[in-house]
Amino acid sequence: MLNKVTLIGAPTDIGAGARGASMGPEALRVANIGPILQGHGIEVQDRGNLNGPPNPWLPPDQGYRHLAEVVTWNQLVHDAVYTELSGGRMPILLGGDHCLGLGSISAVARHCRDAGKKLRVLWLDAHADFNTSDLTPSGNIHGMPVACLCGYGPTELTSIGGQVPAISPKWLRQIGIRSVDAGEKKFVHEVGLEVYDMRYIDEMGMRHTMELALATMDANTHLHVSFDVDFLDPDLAPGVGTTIPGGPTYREAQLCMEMIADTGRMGSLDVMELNPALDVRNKTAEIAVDLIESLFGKSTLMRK
Ligand code: B3U
Ligand code: MN
Ligand code: MN
Repeated sequence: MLNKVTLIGAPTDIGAGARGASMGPEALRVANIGPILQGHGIEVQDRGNLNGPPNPWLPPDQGYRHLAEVVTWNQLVHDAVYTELSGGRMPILLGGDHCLGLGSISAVARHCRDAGKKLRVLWLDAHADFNTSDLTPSGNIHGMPVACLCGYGPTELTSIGGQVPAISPKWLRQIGIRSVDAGEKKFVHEVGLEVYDMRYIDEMGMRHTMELALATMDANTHLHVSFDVDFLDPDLAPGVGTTIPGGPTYREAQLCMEMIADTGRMGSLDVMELNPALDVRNKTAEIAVDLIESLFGKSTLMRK
């Protein structure tokens, strides 16, 4: 795993259904994300925040809310993430709502094409984020980034990384899913996404789930982790825009992160949807940072 990390703040809620994720980057900094990673021997640079358009808070237009602004924010994210990867550093995107996963992963996919690397994307989320303008109940683009990455969406979004589709659905593994809209569900099945939903985790356990989700990686694999904080159970992590009950417990989430760390293949990370306006004394940010520490190899036991 790369030991040079760059923090990129993307302070916007442009694709979300609630205001407040724009404060996510600062809450993660207040929870000490930088110094804590440095404490693990990682060289951390904080590039500060990207500066995109403000949120006009308008209703959806032809199935999309704030499409033009979402495009601009994603272009900024794409360029920042791509620059860090090209410089041999691991970008950590501090969101911001999850519509920005599109810019981030489009850049990672472009980097993998340049470098001849195999890409795997782990999407940790309560939601599948696989809506299109026809299927969406809300018009909020944070419910659409996975579909856009797979080529289903407006060209301005699907082509951000220079190739459509940016990724193949076969490269994706979704974990923790427990809220999928009716039309979205049909589409997830049609495209054949590999989804490990909460029913699967309940029945098979997190260990077995992660063993399958992390299989088929090799020494040439770049693993991208897109961590939507609403993946976690809301008792643990109330500070998100759309809380869905029945998510992974603290122990399950820790094991998930530790097993990702054990692969040694993580090359980029998004930390998304943290909403300090809905949090309790920054507790959700602190839990997110604690889990990120595990992603970087902190272990509770005596492992090396
Ligand atoms: N599926 C719903 C809700 C949603 C998706 N992602 C989040 N919420 N965070 C939608 O609006 O697309
Ligand atoms: Mn999401
Ligand atoms: Mn979500």
